[in-house]
Amino acid sequence: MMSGATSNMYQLWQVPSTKLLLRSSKFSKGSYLLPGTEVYPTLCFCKRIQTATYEIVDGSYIPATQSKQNNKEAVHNKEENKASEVETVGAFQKLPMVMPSVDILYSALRKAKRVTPTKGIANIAKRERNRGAKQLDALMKELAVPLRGYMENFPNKKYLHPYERSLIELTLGDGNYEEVLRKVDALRKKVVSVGKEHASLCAKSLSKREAEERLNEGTKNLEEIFNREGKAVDDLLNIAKTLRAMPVVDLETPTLCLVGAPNVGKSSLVRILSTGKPEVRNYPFTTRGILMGHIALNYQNFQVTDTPGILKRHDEDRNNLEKLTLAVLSHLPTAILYVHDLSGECGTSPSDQFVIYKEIRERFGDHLWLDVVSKCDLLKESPVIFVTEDSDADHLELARYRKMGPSGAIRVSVKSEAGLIELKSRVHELLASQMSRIKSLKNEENLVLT
Ligand SMILES: Nc1nc2c(ncn2[C@@H]2O[C@H](COP(=O)(O)OP(=O)(O)O)[C@@H](O)[C@H]2O)c(=O)[nH]1
Ligand SMILES: [Mg+2]
Repeated sequence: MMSGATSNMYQLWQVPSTKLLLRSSKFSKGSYLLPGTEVYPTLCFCKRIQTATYEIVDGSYIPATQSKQNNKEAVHNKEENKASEVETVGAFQKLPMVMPSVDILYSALRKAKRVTPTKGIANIAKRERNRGAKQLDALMKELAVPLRGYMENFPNKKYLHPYERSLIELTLGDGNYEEVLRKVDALRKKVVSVGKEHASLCAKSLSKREAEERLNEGTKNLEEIFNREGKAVDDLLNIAKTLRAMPVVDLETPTLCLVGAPNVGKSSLVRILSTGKPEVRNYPFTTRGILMGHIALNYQNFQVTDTPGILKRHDEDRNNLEKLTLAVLSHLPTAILYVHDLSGECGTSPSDQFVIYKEIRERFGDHLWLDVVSKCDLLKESPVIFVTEDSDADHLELARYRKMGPSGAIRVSVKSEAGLIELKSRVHELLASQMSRIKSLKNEENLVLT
């Protein structure tokens, strides 16, 4: 049975998706840069963090014990590094291809049928029971081996980068990823134990006929189990498809993230700031496009993106789009361009925007930050604040915000083009600082390693 969340997941898969622009080479390089993460010296910087796994211990990340798979990957990456072009993708892009359960079953049945008895057995009964046992054993293995491969190659959620972990939860629903993997493993175990049991029964047959019957019975039993529980494999296939299609965020490239309430003008500003045409990208849980642009500056490439708007409400009430914004800010090393619309045009009042702003500022104040008041063509020129004698500090702050936004905010208009030159130069400064931050973090990590 599918849980409610799983069926939602299915509905989401059926949403006709806008063409995803995900595999462009621009997005394929890079890695997660986490403060306090240790990285493997053998891997080049842009690969290593994505292939490393982390465990949270007292709030800091440490690499998980390297599994066989990680070692394999390290070797693989080393080989790849020899080539000049390193294709880097996130954990989701490394997910194995999953075969539909019917394909696994039919291919296993076909292969098992072709298995012949050991040569040189003259006795018919002995030969048939040998054939039956071998065919059942082969069928069991053909069914179990792909499943074991999936179990080994789908990453444990707790070792994923926290951003990817959030994406899994937002996309598939809390706990569904683990649940599907658990079911696939349960199916594998059942196939192995039932397969072995029937193979050994068959090996004990006393006549040709009995051996044939036991072979048929065992085959039928395994087939039934697979038909009944193979849905877990198909669920896993869909999960892999969904996750693989997820936008890849390049973490080595400094990213400017536009934040603010809905309709304040974030996407309009991404378009202005981008050199070239920004791309619309989707996360599987939304059909709403997220703009992803690039800024070229001094031979350096930067990313600029809008996040879905944040509303004034408690975290428990936030929808997935708002949660995505918070996940981006929490887990990715982005510089923030916070957009304020004081014109009253966006649908969120300046007072509400002020409340959201204060909260976000408090939570993510450690990010590099720039405040922008948008749509200034709709605002009166040179704002004047009237402050009455009895105003308290909070009142004064709000009054000031309603007129001019947070202190230091620059006023811009996409329409009249006011402030855009200053905005661009400030953004460039911000991104240059972000680049230095990333570099110094990288150096710190290298120091830790040596
Ligand atoms: N008058 C005016 N309207 C703007 C300006 N910037 C954006 N808008 C309008 O505000 C609305 C929301 O803009 P959008 O960029 O989609 O906002 P987002 O939801 O924050 O991404 C659109 O109708 C834009 O045309 C501006 O500078 N002046
Ligand atoms: Mg937008």
